[in-house]
Amino acid sequence: MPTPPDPPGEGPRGAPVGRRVVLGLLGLGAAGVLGGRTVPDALSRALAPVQLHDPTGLTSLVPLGDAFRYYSVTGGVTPRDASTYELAVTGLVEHPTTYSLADLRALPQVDHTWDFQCVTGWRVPDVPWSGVPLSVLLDAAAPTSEAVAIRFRSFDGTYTENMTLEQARRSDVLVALGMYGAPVTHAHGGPVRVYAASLYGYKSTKWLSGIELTDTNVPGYWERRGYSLDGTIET
Ligand SMILES: Nc1nc2c(c(=O)[nH]1)N[C@H]1C(S)=C(S)[C@@H](COP(=O)(O)O)O[C@H]1N2
Ligand SMILES: [Mo]
Repeated sequence: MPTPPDPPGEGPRGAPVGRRVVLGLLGLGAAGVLGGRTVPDALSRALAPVQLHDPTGLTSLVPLGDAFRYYSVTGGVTPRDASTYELAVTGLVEHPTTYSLADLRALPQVDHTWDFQCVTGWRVPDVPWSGVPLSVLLDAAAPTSEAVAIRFRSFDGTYTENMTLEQARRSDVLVALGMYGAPVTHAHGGPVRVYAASLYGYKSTKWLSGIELTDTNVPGYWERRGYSLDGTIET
């Protein structure tokens, strides 16, 4: 199997190690990996430093297959749960709103199975996602006529992303609460992350904390480092 190219920019701090590699290194074997794609939250958390810094250098030696790579542009991210999580919808809206996790869970959820694709080349087919269509939150907030784009923020304190309002209203953009039939794990950006099926993975902000309506499409973290402002997956 070909080795994915080094991520241009996701490498230096984010050099990802596949779950299989990490579990192998910890002597945990591959059974849990092959049996399902999810890793218990506590384990993911424990593994995060290993994944972030890739002290093994094995990333380039081991085929990673169809697995997710865990990315974070920051070091450890303090987990949030139902008692600490908040999502603020702000900016150019008639009705700024703050949602708790319970608020988001109480909204009608949609389920879709869609691929996940990183701009660096790896791709995970057929991921079952669940969550609230972003358009539902946008409708509730009622963007003003000046609003043309969105700025997403993460509670990692660093990551931002952007999307046009038109992109954000598409039915394949979710405020995702679930993956693989379980709550989105901390490692995957839970309790709440963005998922946008037609856009590269970098548009899918993990640890989502803010949705700000803006009058320009402000480049996010990776857009400022050279990734496409638009982010549409090229097939
Ligand atoms: N907060 C935050 N969100 C993020 C990133 C990140 O580093 N920090 N990386 C992005 C990139 S480049 C990809 S490919 C996906 C990876 O998601 P995963 O870690 O669940 O595999 O998250 C995206 N969202
Ligand atoms: Mo990515």
